[in-house]
Order: sequence, then C-alpha cells, then structure tokens
Amino acid sequence: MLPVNPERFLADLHALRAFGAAGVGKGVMRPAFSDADIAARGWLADRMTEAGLSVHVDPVGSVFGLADGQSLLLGSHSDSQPEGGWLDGALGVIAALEVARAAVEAGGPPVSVVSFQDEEGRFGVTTGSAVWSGHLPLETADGLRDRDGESFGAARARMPGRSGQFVDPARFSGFFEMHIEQGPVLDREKEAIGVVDAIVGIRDMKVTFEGEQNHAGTTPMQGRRDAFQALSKFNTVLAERFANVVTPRTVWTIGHVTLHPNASSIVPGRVTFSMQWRDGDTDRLDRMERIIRETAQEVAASGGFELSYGPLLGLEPVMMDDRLRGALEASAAAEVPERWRVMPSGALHDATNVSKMMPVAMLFVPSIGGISHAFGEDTEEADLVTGLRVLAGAVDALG
Ligand code: HGY
Ligand code: MN
Ligand code: MN
Repeated sequence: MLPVNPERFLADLHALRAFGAAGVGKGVMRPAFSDADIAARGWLADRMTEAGLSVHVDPVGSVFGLADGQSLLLGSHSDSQPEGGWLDGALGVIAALEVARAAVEAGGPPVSVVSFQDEEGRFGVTTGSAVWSGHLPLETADGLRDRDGESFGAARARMPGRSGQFVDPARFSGFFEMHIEQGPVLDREKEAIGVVDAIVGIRDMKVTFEGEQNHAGTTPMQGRRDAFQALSKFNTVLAERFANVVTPRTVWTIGHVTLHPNASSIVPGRVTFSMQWRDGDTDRLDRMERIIRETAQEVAASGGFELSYGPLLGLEPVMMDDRLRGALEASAAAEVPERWRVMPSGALHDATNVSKMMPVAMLFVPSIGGISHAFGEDTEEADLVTGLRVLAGAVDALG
C-alpha cells in the first residue's frame, strides 16, 4: 500500500478551505474564476510543483500536475457553488495530491493530479471537463453566461498562466475521482465507503415568460399578464404531469429565478428561471423534456405570454469502468470489510466527461446528515482518511 500521510492530507484540505472560507462551520464561497478560486489554483499549482509534478494550466483554467510518461489521473474540482462546503471537489483534489506525493516518495506508480474548472456550473454544466472531453465546443462554452451576465470567455481570460494547449488524454491510463456522497445513505447506514456504479444524467436550461409590466395598484386582476403567476402555474402543472413519468430517484429543481423588475408595487413583466432535471435513464430525461416544453407552451398560450428558452445543456448517464471499479471494491473490502457498498451517484461529476476519453471510477465517503451545497457540509476526519487509504490501495493495485 502506498504510504499516504493522513496528517499532511488533512492539513492541505484545511489550507485549501482558507481560500474563500465563509459562513458558519466550514463553509466556502469559491465559485469558478472568483479571486478566491484563482488564488486557490495558484496555491494548488505550488503544491503540485513541490510534489515533483509538472504544472499545466489548460486554456479553460483546469490545473493539471503531470507525472512523466503514462500515468493514472486522479482529481476532481476546487471551485465551489455560490454557497458551498469545504469538501465538495476539494476532497478529491487533495486526496489525489497526497496519493501522487506518496507514489513519488515510495517509487510507486506515476500519478497525475487535476482540478477541473467550473465543475459547479457557474457558466455551464461541469464546464472545464466538458470542454476537455470535446462534449462542449470551446466556442460554445465561451458564449455561456453566468447569472450576472459575465461570459465564460471573459472569465477564463482572467486566469493566469494558461497554456494554449489542452493536455493529451492519451497520456492517462484511467481516472479515479474521490468525492463526498452528498446524500444521506452512507451516514444513515453507518458505512464508510461507497463505490459508484453509475452517474445520473442531467438536463438544464433557462426558461423565460414575458408578460406585461404594469402598476400593482391600478391593474385589475382580470387581464393581468403577471410573469410570476406564469411561473407559479407552470411549476404546479409540471409536478402533476411528471407524477406519471418519474421514479423516486428522479429529481427536478427550479433553483434560480430572476423576476423583472422585482419590486413590490409592480406587476412583474418577465421571469427567467433555471429548469434542471436528473435521472439515470436517458429516455426518461427526454420524456421529461417534452413535458416541460408542452407545459410551458400551454401556460404561455393560455395567459398571453411570450415563451423562450436558453441553450439546453446536459450530460448522459454513464457507467463506471469494471476494472477500475473492481480495484476500488477490492481496496474497500480490505480496508473496511462489511462497511462499504456499491451505489449510484445522484450528483454530477467530472468523471462523466472524462469517461469519454479513458476508463473512470469513483468512490464516496459519507456526508454528515447528507448535507452538501450548503455551509453545513462536513465529513468525519476518520472517514476522509479511510477514503484516502481506499483510493491509495486501488492505485497501488493497478500500478
Ligand atoms: O450539481 C452537481 O451535481 C454537482 O455538484 N456539480
Ligand atoms: Mn463536486
Ligand atoms: Mn457540487
């Protein structure tokens, strides 16, 4: 087994949290290309150099620490949600760094490290790895805008040290991503490790209803074209129609709403909102899309609203590679017999995109209370270290 150093690993994880530390507990605000994100990537690049890896910042700001020759690639992302925790993404990056360091020290298998950019989708959906894999053309990515209107192209231009070249994926024999579960299962069942069998698919698009802005005191209820009411109706009817199609694992979310002009005494004239849905089955994702479009069309037609859509972004569900997954299972069985399971991922990960280029596998450690994408996200340090050991065991076995 590679001689990983738990103290060094935990110290680096806490050091990374200092970039963008916010809120109560161990919260973090480090969205892609924020000052905190760019500073954290600089810190990470220094750690990679110290570990004897060659730093390569690709054109979209993903930071690679490359071992010489053919290697395994390990990592995740170091950007966060607008309000996030200290482990989502960061755990997989720092675990990768520690395994790579241990491999150098022990003369073990060559291990490269990556922190992908904008996994959390300030601009797209897993934007950095989606561009690297060819799933999202760079020109398309550059035109994507965040909720304040800044483009991905303008944001990535702020990232220092970028190369003009993407890393050749052929130099990697496979990719491991370690992550927190971000759900309740392992914590509830008092288990230490989840080995992922599949990652769900996702669709995500912006929807706009344009009605008529008017005076909130003098405009009769009859005949108003109130954009908030359109959204309200759409949301209710959609849930009723989805009931015949979804499973208990299917999820959908309207998580960001811009109401114009967003004032107490004005009947809102326009609403733009995010519509996101996820499931493990591509056909179901497609059926849900048809229902979304039909429902929006009916709401628009019945209330006199103009309807428009932003670009449809998405990722297909993917299976993990049998050989890499088997190495994680064997390592988990040796490290925590009876305290691990095979499970799907309901969250998205860069591994989905990377699977287009090489074999991939993932492992989870528990999330206390199943909390993530919130300041309260946390994991027992003993569980973080168990995950590190299981990862190192799998790398050792494949090396
Ligand atoms: O939204 C997700 O599933 C991920 O955390 N980016
Ligand atoms: Mn993540
Ligand atoms: Mn996340």
